[in-house]
Amino acid sequence: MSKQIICAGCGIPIQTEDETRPGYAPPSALERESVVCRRCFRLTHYNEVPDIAPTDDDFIRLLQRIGESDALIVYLVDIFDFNGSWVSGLGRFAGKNDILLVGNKIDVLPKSTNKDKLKRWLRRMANEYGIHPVDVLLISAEKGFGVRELAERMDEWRQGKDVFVVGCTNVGKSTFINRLISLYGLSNRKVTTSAFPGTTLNFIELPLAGGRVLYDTPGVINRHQMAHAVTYDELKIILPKKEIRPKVYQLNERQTIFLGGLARIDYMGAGRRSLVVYASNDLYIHRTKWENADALYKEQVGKLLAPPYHPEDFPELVRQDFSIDDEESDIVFSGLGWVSVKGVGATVRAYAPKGIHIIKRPSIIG
Ligand SMILES: Nc1nc2c(ncn2[C@@H]2O[C@H](COP(=O)(O)OP(=O)(O)OP(=O)(O)O)[C@@H](O)[C@H]2O)c(=O)[nH]1
Ligand SMILES: [Mg+2]
Repeated sequence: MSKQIICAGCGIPIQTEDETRPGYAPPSALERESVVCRRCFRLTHYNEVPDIAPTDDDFIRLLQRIGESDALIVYLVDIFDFNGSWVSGLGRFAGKNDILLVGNKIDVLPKSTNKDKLKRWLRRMANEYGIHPVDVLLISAEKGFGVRELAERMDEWRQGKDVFVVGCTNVGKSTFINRLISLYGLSNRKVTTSAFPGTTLNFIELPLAGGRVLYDTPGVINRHQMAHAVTYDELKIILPKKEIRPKVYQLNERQTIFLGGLARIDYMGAGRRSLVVYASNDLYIHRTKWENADALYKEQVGKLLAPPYHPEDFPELVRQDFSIDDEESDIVFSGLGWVSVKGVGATVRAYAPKGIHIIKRPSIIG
């Protein structure tokens, strides 16, 4: 039997028989030096939305394989959606392996963000989730910030072992891997990346010094992230592409802020205070009186309050109430952004599409 060919873009085994199944490539593609499946070809050249996504079984396999390995784990989180991109259960599966925690997409945070403070915040949150990383780093895989330093730390911490790059879908694992490919000439071909969650379908092996292996891995799917409630066109609006400009609102009691038509926050009181919205600059933010908010939403969702562009197919907004007892807290809409609320004693009501998480956390940018 001839050796199984693996797609250089997403890691799936290549087959040439069934166009409807994962890994299909036309027979002519096999003549190339490095073979990619049709899905990767289309994702890369036409930005087409893939019809094949990794399954939960893929992650169980992945986590088991990591648990059984003696390797360094480079764990990427999306700094724009820290809580939403957290992989629950990773600590348990990591076993004795060292974890290097990496906050990616640092380019979307305001430039004034204090990086040392942010790293301490990351470490504190990681500890609360039960993970004790050996090191915490911030990078922008897209822009290349901090990548070289991370590569050096990886080399120190791996102590001659293999490296797994893991994390939730869309945190930028493959974008980071491509940076390493360029930096060290690990391959003559880039792996596939896309704005759509679930791009990488299987382990992709790249050679490291000492005969060791660097693995790109399929991301864990967190269904409570906004990316799973929206269409590809909507996703392009809500994913910040550059530095977020925070929007500051001085609110009186009983005022409402809409984040497009995707989420909503009602400031109920007490007193006058500032709320700061951190979301993609392309997302329309609308402020109104609380008394008018329900009627406005009913009338304007999909129009003024958009995305969603097709409200008839969009889940209803579900409410969750919070009281702020810290100096400054963030109300996070997983994958859409967050609203920071200053001052003890505030009461807010937050709304997100059914199934999408809303959480309260200590402010990420204080
Ligand atoms: N702003 C910004 N976007 C990034 C960064 N790194 C990756 N992205 C974007 O995030 C999206 C996902 O990137 P991928 O590298 O495909 O993510 P992944 O973790 O490999 O995703 P899966 O293969 O689905 O698990 C793409 O749209 C990237 O352009 C970054 O540093 N900054
Ligand atoms: Mg990937």
